[in-house]
Amino acid sequence: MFVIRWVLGRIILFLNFIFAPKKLKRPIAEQQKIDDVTKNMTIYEYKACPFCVKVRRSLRRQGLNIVTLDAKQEPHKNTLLTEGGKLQVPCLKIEDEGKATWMYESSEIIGFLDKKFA
Ligand SMILES: N[C@@H](CCC(=O)N[C@@H](CS)C(=O)NCC(=O)O)C(=O)O
Repeated sequence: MFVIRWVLGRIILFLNFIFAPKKLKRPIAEQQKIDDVTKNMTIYEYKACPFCVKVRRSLRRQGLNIVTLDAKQEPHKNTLLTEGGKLQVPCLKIEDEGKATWMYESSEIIGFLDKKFA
């Protein structure tokens, strides 16, 4: 089972690399404004998780620079579990005035970012 998942993961990464979506390019000042907002966001992910790949592709299409953390590694794994509430990726952490919101579900994350930065 582990081997099958590992192989499928490599295939997903390979196809994602070959068919990488075009990154949206904005004027520098406009991108800077968006970067100022997204600097308060973090995505917890696994590199080869299909739902995480879906979110990363959407970030690229939208030209969003959001830091991604590998939730298989500590301390990120423990932070996601204890602060987010469950060990599930992808998860978008949004920090606002010292308060953190943890958004699970790839479709919800993509929909939220699409709406915010469209
Ligand atoms: N419906 C969720 C599914 C996410 C999901 O199943 N993620 C898997 C990784 S591909 C996960 O976090 N599993 C828990 C674990 O590996 O501990 C979404 O669309 O984001």
